[in-house]
Amino acid sequence: MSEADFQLRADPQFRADVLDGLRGPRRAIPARWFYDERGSELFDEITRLPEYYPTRTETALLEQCRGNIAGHIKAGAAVVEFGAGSATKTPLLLEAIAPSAYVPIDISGDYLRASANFLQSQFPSLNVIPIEADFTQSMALPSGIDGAPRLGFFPGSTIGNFVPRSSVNLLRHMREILEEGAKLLIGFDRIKPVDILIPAYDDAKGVTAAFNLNLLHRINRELDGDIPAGAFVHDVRWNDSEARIEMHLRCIRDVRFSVAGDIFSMRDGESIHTENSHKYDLRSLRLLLRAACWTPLVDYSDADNWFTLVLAEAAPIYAAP
Ligand code: AVJ
Repeated sequence: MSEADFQLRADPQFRADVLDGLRGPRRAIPARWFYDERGSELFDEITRLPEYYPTRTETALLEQCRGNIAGHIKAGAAVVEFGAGSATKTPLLLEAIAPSAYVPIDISGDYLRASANFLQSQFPSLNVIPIEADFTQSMALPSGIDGAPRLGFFPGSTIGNFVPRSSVNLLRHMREILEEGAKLLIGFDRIKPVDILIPAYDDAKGVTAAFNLNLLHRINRELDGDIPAGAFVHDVRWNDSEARIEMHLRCIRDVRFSVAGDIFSMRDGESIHTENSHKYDLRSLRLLLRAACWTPLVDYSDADNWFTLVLAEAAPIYAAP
């Protein structure tokens, strides 16, 4: 492939994040770049692994509490999902709420359209309005849902990918998009024993390792890189003071490689930080919501307290200190 070809194909934000992220000494690449086509397939496989409890736990929880959730939602609501809908969780919610419209927002147009088509086929009379946008940036909701009560939906503990400062920014931003009086149904993964947490991110079949290493293959492919993926291993750590699982790609020998024409070198034992997955207790997740002007109304947890769904309301901003 010629230089011009890869320049055309590469997402400029991906290129900037990778080049900035690889310039040491604390190398880090945002987790959102895991999800190319192969990465999305691998993530799908992760959600079905015996060790990966979050998807299974949240889905069962939603199934159980959705009737109660529906009791808090006004008739004719518009459900706004941050991220393309999941083929299992989203139908569970839509069935219970019977909303007037469903608005999934995602940056990946192909994935968004496929998921919107699937949901439209499941709910033929529902007004499905997919929006291809980056919901971390400013954006407007479609006029088709003007006047409808809004319910934001942010499942999967995706919020856990963000450090506290960014997660508060994101939650505040969602509040701005949805506006005062809106509700938000959001999933949080809970703090639990490390011997449960680590295997969930370091499974016996090596699917999560492949998911992590796929980032290097994506860089090589899309940014004309020559990173020797064989010199890196999947490394999972529990960071107790930050209450998060971290994934890293650790070098097992000294390496030199180039990406988009830039040269990088890493020493044996150095690593690239590729993901944070924060875990919460009830108090910390409520504080996070309140910090972003969301008032927690009800929360639902499974019997083991492994996962929590919170229904929150966009509170008016009072001048209280
Ligand atoms: C999609 C961010 C919720 O943190 O558990 C799964 C991603 N990474 N295995 C998570 C993930 C490795 C997942 N989230």
